[in-house]
Amino acid sequence: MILITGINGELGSALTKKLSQFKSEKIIGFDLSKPNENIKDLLYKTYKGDIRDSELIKKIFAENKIDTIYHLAAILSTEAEKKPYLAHSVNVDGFFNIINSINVKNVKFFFPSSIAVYHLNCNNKNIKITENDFCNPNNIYGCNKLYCEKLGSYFQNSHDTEFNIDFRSIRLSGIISAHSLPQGGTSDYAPEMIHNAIQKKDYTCFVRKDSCIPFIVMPDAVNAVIKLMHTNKANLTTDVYHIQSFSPTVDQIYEKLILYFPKFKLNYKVDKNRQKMVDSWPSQLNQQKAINDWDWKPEFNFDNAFEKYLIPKISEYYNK
Ligand code: AKB
Repeated sequence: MILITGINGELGSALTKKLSQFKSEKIIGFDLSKPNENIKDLLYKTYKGDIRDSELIKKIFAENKIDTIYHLAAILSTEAEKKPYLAHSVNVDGFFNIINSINVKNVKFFFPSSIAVYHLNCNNKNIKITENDFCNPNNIYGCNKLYCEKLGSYFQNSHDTEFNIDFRSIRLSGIISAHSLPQGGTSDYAPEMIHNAIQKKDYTCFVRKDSCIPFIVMPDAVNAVIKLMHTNKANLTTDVYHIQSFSPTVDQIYEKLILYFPKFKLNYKVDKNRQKMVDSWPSQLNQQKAINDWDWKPEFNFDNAFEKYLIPKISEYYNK
């Protein structure tokens, strides 16, 4: 039985849709509110509640034989900066509640970490970094993610615990989905800009035009998570990988959009806190570990992501 927390989030919904196609395992969904219409029929069971509620989390594990977990529930980086104490308790205590409720051996545990764990400055921003470089986050969300990665590895290797886990994590780049918009993140400017342009609306961007971080489109992110979870453990040389598809500047996204929507207007109102985070995140990732260990390869690059996925699917979504 699979448990997915944060089922109504962007990744939660997309992952539910994909995993439900396999039909071999039942999916239990958990979120603060009842499941969205587009996924509710794909779930075997749902629980509504707060990830910080340790009694409820224990009850979910006691009532179901959960052997695979995708723990996605979290507060994203911009929201986390506004409410750091809340972010810590949701992102870290919530993670711990799940770990602490596991009641069978060798549970497979997927944890989405983030490029927010990195902190570069303008002199090294363009280096293709490896997973071991610059792990010194300047934001609470990045700190929470990095610490949970460490907890995951600890409980995987600890001989003192009764139920050690099979922990796997990906530091995801900014995700761009055709079917949803993120909430409370800092990489949100790219999906927001694209969705607005397609709806023929102007957009005011909260970071400078030269800002540049790695992105990935949702189908590639979902495929990567599933691929990592299905790779033989013996092939994995680390618990935590990072991946990306393309690294456009804001201006390059704009240039691409006006090819399709010549009237699209992009304005700027820079938010200094969000800019500071984006400036500290890498532009390029060295993905050699993911390529070597589990044959990672994105289907979409910058050009075909727009041509074959974003423009047609987002247009279809708003014209429904
Ligand atoms: C955010 O902006 O908070 C997330 C992330 C990069 O992890 N999208």
